[in-house]
Amino acid sequence: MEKTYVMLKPDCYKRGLIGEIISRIEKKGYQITNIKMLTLNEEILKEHYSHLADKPFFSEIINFMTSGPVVGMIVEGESVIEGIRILMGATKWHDALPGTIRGDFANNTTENLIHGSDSRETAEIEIKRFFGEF
Ligand code: IDP
Ligand code: MG
Repeated sequence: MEKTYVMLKPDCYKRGLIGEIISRIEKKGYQITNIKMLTLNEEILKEHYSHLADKPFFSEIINFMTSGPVVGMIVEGESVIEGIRILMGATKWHDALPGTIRGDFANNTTENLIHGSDSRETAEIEIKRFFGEF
């Protein structure tokens, strides 16, 4: 079984969408094998978003992601990395199709509700980063 790291962002908490999004993940047939609520510090976020460090919106992402609690999860299932990315929808809110989480609920690219690992390599790194073991 493949594993991925999923994180529900602070807008999810503020808007009361945690249950809705967890429900979509479960209904798709994936298993949540670990889950916790946490407040992230700048240090871990700079590491997590290091691929975007030179973008003009980097500080906006850090401010947003430290603005409230997140829910971190390990999710397991067949081809779950790609499957979660499909459930999430495109990164840019205007490219995210209706029926996807971002397409249905996001009207902003920074505040786009959900993170999911984009490859097996990043899934392992991110699960270790947020849960300490793989
Ligand atoms: P992903 O979350 O779909 O994997 P990444 O490119 O890894 O997309 O970007 C990480 C996060 O940075 C996005 O989810 C979003 O919150 C934010 N972000 C990415 N691109 C932009 C942008 O063009 N403007 C504002 N925020 C962005
Ligand atoms: Mg990404």
